[in-house]
Amino acid sequence: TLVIGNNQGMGDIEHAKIYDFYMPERAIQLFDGPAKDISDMWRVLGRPVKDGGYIAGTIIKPKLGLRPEPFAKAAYQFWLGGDFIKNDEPQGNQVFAPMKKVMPLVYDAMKRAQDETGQAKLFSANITADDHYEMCARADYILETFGPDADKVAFLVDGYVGGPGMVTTARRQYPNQYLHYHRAGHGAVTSPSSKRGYDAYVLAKMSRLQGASGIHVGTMGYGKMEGSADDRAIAYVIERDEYQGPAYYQKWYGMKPTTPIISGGMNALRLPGFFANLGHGNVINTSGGGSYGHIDSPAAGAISLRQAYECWKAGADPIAWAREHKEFARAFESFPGDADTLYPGWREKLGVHR
Ligand code: CAP
Ligand code: MG
Repeated sequence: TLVIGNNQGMGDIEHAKIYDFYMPERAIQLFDGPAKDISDMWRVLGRPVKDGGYIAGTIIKPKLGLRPEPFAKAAYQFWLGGDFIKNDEPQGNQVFAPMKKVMPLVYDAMKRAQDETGQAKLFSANITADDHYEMCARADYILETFGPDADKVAFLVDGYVGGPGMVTTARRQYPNQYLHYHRAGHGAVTSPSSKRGYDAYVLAKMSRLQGASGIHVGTMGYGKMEGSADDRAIAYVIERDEYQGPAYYQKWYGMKPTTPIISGGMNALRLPGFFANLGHGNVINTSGGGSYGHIDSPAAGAISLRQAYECWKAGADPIAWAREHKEFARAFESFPGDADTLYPGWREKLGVHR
């Protein structure tokens, strides 16, 4: 309240932006921290709870306008190849897609995809509402709808429109759900071009205190959002138990980690470089256009993402990998602009002459 409000608004302050803050041990103890973390998602997916690896996700696109049936169809098509789907920020409860109609259809799609693939699927439902009673009513309805599969549901709360109080309310009311913090508001508040307020590193630290299980941390210059390679610091400070930030050495004293969620203009071609920069793949990545924009199908898009992760893990050359992995190869043709930039000469090397 004080540091981002009153102080930064003083008449003699031209620009003041918080780039780090320090929490002593006793202050850490006063906050909730996350109830669930990425290890819970790995467990549901049947993976090791330590270093369970990359979670391939998407965001249903187009972000506005889909009615309930095409929405659920889009979910089903992605789940045939991928793990995790989130609502987009405007997809909560719209007149053309009321939540009460959408959710049963999405659950039906989840069950069908699970039957078909033999794998667990995850859904992050946007429960952001105009007041927290309404948010909880939506959350309750969703848990009831997904019934025995409610552990596969995360709750997405918009931490800008809803605010920290909404995030902490969700944390306390639904400690069994993974809490997905959507940082809508990045453009206005935390972006590098904004001259006041606080940056994404500070927001990420605050979100861990508030109890977010995961938060968007941008794409470190590899996607469409502003950012640079050094933004890995934002991921490190929320996933580790201690970290040297730009100003302070922060210890978390065992507070659960917050997952870095990588989102915004990502696709399979951009991922190998992204992982090389971050140094690990224990993240949730949501690629909306990167999945639905794949020329073969959303499932192929999802598979191409996983193949990109495996390419990086194997330390392989992406072009050589593409020769042996069809969906990854077809990502080159799906996103030719990116392919030209990142892998010059790819057409000749892959024998694509269209
Ligand atoms: C991405 C996205 C996400 C942004 C949020 C969008 O879609 O759904 O909300 O990533 O930004 O609406 O732009 P694409 P951030 O995958 O199709 O780009 O993660 O930086 O908060
Ligand atoms: Mg979005």
